[in-house]
Amino acid sequence: MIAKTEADWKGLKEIGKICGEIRDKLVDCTKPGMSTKELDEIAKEMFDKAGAQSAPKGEYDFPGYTCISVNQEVAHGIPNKKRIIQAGDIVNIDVSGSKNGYFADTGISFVVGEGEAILYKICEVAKEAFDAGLKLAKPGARKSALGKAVQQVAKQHGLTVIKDLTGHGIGRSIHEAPEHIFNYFTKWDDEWLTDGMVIAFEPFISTYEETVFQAEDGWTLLTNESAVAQYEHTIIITKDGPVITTI
Ligand code: M3C
Ligand code: CO
Ligand code: CO
Repeated sequence: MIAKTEADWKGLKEIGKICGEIRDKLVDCTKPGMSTKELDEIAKEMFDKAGAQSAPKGEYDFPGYTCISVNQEVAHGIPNKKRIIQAGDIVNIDVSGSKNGYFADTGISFVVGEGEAILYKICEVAKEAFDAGLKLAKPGARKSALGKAVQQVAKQHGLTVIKDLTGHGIGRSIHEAPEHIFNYFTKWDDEWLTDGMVIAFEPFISTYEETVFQAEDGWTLLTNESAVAQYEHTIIITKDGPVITTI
C-alpha cells in the first residue's frame, strides 16, 4: 500500500509495534528444551491481548500463529510440540499480523546458547545486508538497488543469498504490490520506490546455497544442507528516510 493519511500511519505503526513486541518476547523465551509450539502459544496470547490477528493464520490458514523455523528449516516452519529446541540451534521467528485492516511482518534468526561460529556470522550478515538495503530505501530509487546491496554484502563475506525468497509490499494485506523485493540484482526489476510505499524487506543469507524446497507438510521451506539466517522489518518509504514500523 501507499500510506497517505494519518489513519494509515497510525494503523501501520500500531500493528508494527505489536508484531515487534511478540518477536522480541519469543526470542527472549526461546530456551533449550522448549518446543516451538510453546513459543507459538505465547504469541497467540499476545495477539489476543492486543486485539490483533495472526496474518499466516488469518490470510493463509497456516497451522500456527507464527512461523518458527529451526536449522535446515528456512521459513514457514510449523510450530510443533515435538520440535524441541536444542542449544546450538539456529532459530528463525517470523511474526506477521493485522489489526484494523493494517498489516506488519518481521522476523529474526538467532543462535540458541552456544553454537558454531558460522551461525552467528550469517545472523550478523543478514542484519548487515538489511541495513545496507535500508540506506538505499528512498523515493526515486529503484527497488532493485536493495537486492543489489544485499547480494554485495553476502558476497563480501563469502556467503550467498536465497534467491527464491523475497521481500514484498505489505499494508492492507500481508503480501501485496510490489510483489517482490528481490535479495539479488535483476536488471528486469525496474520498479521505483515511491513516497509512502510500505514494504517488508527480508534478506535471507545462506552459508552457500541459493534455493529452498518445500517439505511434505506443504509449508516448511528447507535447504538441502546449508544454514540460513533471515532479518525482516516492515518499512514505510519517505523522502526523509525509511521508517521501520516493527521496531
Ligand atoms: N512472514 C512470512 C510469510 C508468512 S505467511 C505463511 C514472510 O513473508 O516473511 C516470508 N515469505 C517467504 C518466506 S518468509
Ligand atoms: Co515474515
Ligand atoms: Co515477509
